[in-house]
Amino acid sequence: MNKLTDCLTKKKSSCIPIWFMRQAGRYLPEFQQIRKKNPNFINLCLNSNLSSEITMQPIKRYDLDAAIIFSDILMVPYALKQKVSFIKDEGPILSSFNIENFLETNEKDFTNKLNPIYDSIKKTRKDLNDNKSLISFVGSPWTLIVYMLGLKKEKNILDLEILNSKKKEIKIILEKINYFLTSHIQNQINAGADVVQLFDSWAGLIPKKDLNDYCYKPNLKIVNFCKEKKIPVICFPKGLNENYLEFLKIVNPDGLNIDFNIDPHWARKHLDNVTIQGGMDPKILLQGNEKIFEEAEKYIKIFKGSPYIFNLGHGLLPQTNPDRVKELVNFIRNYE
Ligand code: 1CP
Repeated sequence: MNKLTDCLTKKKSSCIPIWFMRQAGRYLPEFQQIRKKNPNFINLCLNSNLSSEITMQPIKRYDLDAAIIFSDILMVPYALKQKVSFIKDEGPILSSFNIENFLETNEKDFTNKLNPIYDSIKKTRKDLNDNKSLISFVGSPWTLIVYMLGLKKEKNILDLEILNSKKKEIKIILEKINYFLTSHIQNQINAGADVVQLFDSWAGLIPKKDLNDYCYKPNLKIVNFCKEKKIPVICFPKGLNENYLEFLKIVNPDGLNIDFNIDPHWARKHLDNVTIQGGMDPKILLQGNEKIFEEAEKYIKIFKGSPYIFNLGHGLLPQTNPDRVKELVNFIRNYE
């Protein structure tokens, strides 16, 4: 029995699988120890032994129902020959996009650069109990394009001038990137992953008139690929607000991760025939147990009787105390 895949594909609602976005990494002291000795983040993601060890850290601590491979959505631009670096407290910096380099990349070069990730998945699958899932992921095309073309002017604001001046590049990237993303998904599945999560973290920045071209269609293409290959797929189109409904109607994935701005009552009523994942605001975990349990109970009660995966409305924050996460997991497991 596998709780996560049963909940996604058989729509089982009798038990609640638990995992957290960003469960491996920044808030865990055992990760920080490894990170300190490995200043180059890309190289850390390409170190199969260490990335597998980091993937297993939250499983060892909390006995979660799924591990998510320790990697990053920006490994794809890296494999498409863009320089990617991570500056502490500033986030990722990418060298300017070079269309020739992009168009020149073939599948073999791409796969060769990402091979250590597949080795890490193989290793992790061996260390993980059979009843637990191993989640692979990719960034959705739009969210990758935001980084590849530098479309933001501040952390959460799109630069519309740049967006309008880059329409041609966006079209070219959208036409070709699907080929690489589906290849990366297939390689991760071949290595032993059994679920895919698509992160469209910046979907909420897309102007309404472009939602179809930049969000729905590109996610649908990848979801259809996963369905053809019988790989359960969860989408996270963060920030879409009421357009979550249109997203679901068009894209129709097995699972839909709601963000913390979505009213869970609204989701329960309107987002039908899909496994719902997440929703609780990760900031709640910075408060005391009473508040944390109250919020968790709210989500569990609202989604009772329908397939629901416990997770958050975005990733665990760096300042989260791992003990709170442990207590939350115990609370959900002991509920009822
Ligand atoms: O300096 C450090 O130690 C690096 C911090 C870090 C970590 C631990 C980054 C940089 N990425 C990661 C790992 C990571 N990223 C994982 C595996 C860990 C896990 O979830 O267990 C995953 C799934 C991601 C996915 C990811 N990377 C997303 C999608 C999810 C989300 O949070 O919206 C995005 C947008 C990124 C880009 C990224 N990677 C790292 C940073 C600082 C950022 C930028 C985030 C931003 O622009 O706000």
